Amino acid sequence: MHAQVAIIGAGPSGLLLGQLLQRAGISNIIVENRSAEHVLGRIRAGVLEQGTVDLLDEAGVGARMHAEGLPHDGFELAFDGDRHRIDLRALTGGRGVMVYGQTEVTRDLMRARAAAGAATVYEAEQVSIEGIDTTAPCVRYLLNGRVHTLHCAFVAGCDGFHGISRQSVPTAAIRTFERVYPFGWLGVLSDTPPVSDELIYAAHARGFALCSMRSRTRSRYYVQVPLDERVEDWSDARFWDELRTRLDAHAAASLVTGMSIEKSIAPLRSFVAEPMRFGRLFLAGDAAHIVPPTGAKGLNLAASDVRYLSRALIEFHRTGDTTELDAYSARALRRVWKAERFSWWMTTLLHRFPDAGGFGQRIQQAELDYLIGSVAARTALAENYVGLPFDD
Ligand code: FAS
Ligand code: PHB
Repeated sequence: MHAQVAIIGAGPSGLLLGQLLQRAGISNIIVENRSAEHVLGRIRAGVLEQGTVDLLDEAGVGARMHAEGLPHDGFELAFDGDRHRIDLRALTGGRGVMVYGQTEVTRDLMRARAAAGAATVYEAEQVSIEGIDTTAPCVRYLLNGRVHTLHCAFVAGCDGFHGISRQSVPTAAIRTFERVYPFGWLGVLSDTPPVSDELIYAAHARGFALCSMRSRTRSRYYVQVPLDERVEDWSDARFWDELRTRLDAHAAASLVTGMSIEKSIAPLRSFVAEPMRFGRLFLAGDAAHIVPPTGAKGLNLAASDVRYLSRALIEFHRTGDTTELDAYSARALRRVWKAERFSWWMTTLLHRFPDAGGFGQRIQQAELDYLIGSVAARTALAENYVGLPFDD
């Protein structure tokens, strides 16, 4: 088999890159080690920056997002029993975010890829990459007991944090930076109406909580839990009680509870691998970086990488010029690190750290008080939350 670009991973990064390349006439094949159903079954991000919305429109997959997604103009911070609105549109000169689940983004991209007749190999086993330091790399995989070789000009490693792309780079060629947080997020999805029209980020002595949504009839909630918590120890009733405890009185009284249709605990980490390019291998999305979900940046950073990488591959395909490809890693990392900073800052602002001590808790309180009392501080928060500009 041959394609100009071999993409490893059929999550949002791989599918979005494949769609943009397909529309530019660049042949690509995606190799995914799970089934399409498994990929769609993952419950993850829920908030899209305007830049991500624009890129999905550019990829021709924005119709259902605009029809079913929820444009949001702000969100609320809850602490000390009160709620304080962050007016994104007023603070950023008219920008907001779109609430539309990653599952639906993935579904829209899968449908578009199938309609375009582009190839995705699901349930591939023993995927490996060879020759990234040559001009003729290849991806090998096992399917139905037979080894297949996909010859290509470039490999896009879109296979997430646990994928093989980053692992296939010689350790001497890559540098990683990591911070693991001493807690996780217990998330619940329920077919109940959201407690509020906008997201509520709550900082409480018992820990962080987040009230989000997928639609006007489907809610997504999270509470911070210690790292050693097990999801089987959390009944729905226990979850709802804990969430209520961490919300202000009005939200607690308004909360509509119901049966969870998904419940899971996700660890929180900040992680960056540098560089994001190794010869003919380019990393994008979670394969290269991870952020704590507090700032709603994970999926949006993946889209940001794909925006830069797709433009660079299209430029090379059309002109043979490698300038954009050579600039990819540094350009993507500049935006990655700013999103890492914001996600780290928002996580330290809103979560309870076991080792914070009295001084740390007072600093956190002062940060929150300063934030709600300063237009400058709220503007800084808002411009990061809606997404910083791309440096084209
Ligand atoms: P993904 O991990 O989504 O996709 C990688 C794909 O590669 C997967 O389909 C995987 O099966 C495949 N793959 C892996 N190894 C392979 C191999 N060897 N061969 C072939 N294929 C392979 N972001 C937010 O903005 N908000 C959130 O609330 C949020 N919650 C999250 C919760 C969890 C539990 C996790 C893990 C992430 C969360 N994220 C969140 C971040 C998440 O949305 C990612 O940023 C997003 O999935 C990134 O997309 P990809 O880069 O495509 O990686
Ligand atoms: C979500 O809806 O899953 C979500 C929203 C905002 C975040 C994190 C997760 O910051």
